[in-house]
Amino acid sequence: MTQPTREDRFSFGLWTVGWPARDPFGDATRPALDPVESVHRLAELGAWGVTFHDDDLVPFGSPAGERDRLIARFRTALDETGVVVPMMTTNLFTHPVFKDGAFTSNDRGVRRFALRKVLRNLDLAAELGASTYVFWGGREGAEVDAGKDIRAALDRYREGVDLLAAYVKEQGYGIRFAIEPKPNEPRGDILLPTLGHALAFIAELEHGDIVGVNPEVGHEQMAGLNYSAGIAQALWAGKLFHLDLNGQRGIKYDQDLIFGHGDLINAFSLVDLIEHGAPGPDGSTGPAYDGPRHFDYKPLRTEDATGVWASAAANMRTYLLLRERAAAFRADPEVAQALATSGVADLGRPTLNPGETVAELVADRSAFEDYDADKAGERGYGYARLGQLAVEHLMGAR
Ligand code: DIG
Ligand code: MN
Ligand code: MN
Repeated sequence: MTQPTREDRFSFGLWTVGWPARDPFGDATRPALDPVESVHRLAELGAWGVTFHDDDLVPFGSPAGERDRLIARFRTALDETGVVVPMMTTNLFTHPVFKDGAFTSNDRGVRRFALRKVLRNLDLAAELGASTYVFWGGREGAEVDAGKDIRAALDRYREGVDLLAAYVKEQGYGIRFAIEPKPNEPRGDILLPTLGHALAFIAELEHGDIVGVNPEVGHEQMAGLNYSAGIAQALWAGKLFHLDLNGQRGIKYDQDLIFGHGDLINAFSLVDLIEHGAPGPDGSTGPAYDGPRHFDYKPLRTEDATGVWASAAANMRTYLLLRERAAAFRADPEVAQALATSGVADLGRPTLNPGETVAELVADRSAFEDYDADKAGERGYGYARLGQLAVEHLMGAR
C-alpha cells in the first residue's frame, strides 16, 4: 500500500514545497507559493498535516489586520481540507536582526525581541491545535571562537527555553517543545550541533520535562552520525517528540533531499525502528514512535511546479515502500534465524542475574577466572548475513 492516507500522519513544512529555490549562488527558480494552495495540493497528495514558521504564513512585519486576514484564510483552507497543524515553529534566522542569533545574540535587545516573537507565535500555535513547537537555532552560533562565550550563550538559551516553557505551562497550552540540532550552516558552528548535545542541554533545563528533540536526518549525517542510532537514543531517553525526515549524501552542505534519496540503508533501518521497534509480548512488533512523519526537505532547485509536487509525493511513497520492506524483513523466518545467530535479543537480557550483587559477581569464577576469553573470541556474530538480508529486503529481492 503506497498511496498515503491520513492515518499515515505525513506532514510537510510550508517552507518545503514553498521554497522558491533561491540559494547563496542563484536567484529563485520558482514563483512564491500561496500557503493556501500548498494546503490544498498537499491534501490532494494524501498529506495529513502542515507545519510552518510564523513568517511562512505572515510575512515579517505585517500589520495586525493583515496578519489576521492571512491567518483567517489559512484556517479556512484547513477547514476545507481537514488538514491539521501538528507542529509550529518560529523564523529566528531570516531577518538581518537575527544575524548573530536570536536567544544567544550578543545583543540583548535582539534576545528580548526574539522571545516576544516566539511568545506571539506560541499563542497562535495553541489556537491552531499544534502539540509540538520546534526550536531550530540556525543562527545560534559563531564563526569566531573569541566572539561567543559559549557558556553564557547556553545560559541565555536555557533562560529563553525555560521562560517559554513556563509560559506554555501557565497558559495550559499542552504544547511540548522539540529542539532541532544542526552542526553548521548558516553559522560556521551552531550551538546544540547534534542530538547528543541537545539531550545534554535539555537535562540542564528547569522545565526539561516538556522539552524533547526534533532530529533531522541530514543534520545528524552532516556530523557523520548514524541517524537511526540517534533516534534510538532519543526514544530510549523518552525525548523523541518529533522528527524531520529528508535525505543527505554525505558530509557536505545541508541538502534536504527527498527522504530516502541519500543513505537509503539508514532510511530503511529508521523506518524499521519507528514502525517495528516496539516488540510486543507475543513476539509481534509495533511502532516505537507515534508522532507525525514530518518531511523537512527542499524540492531540487532544478524543478518546476510539476517537479515540486512530484517530490512531495516521492517522500511519502518512499516512506511507505520502506515500511512494506521493513515489514517483510521482520516477517522473514531467515531474518529471525539470523537475528538469533547474532544474539540480538540476548542484549535485552540484564548482564547480572536478578538481585545479583557485585560480591556475587566477583565470587563467580565462570565470569572471569575460569572464563575462556580465547574461545569466546572465536565466535562469529553473523552480522554480514543479517546485513545482506536487510539489503535484499530493501531491494525487494526477497
Ligand atoms: C531546518 O531544518 C529547520 C527549519 O526549517 C525549521 O525551523 C525546522 C522545523 O522542522 N527545521
Ligand atoms: Mn536541513
Ligand atoms: Mn528541519
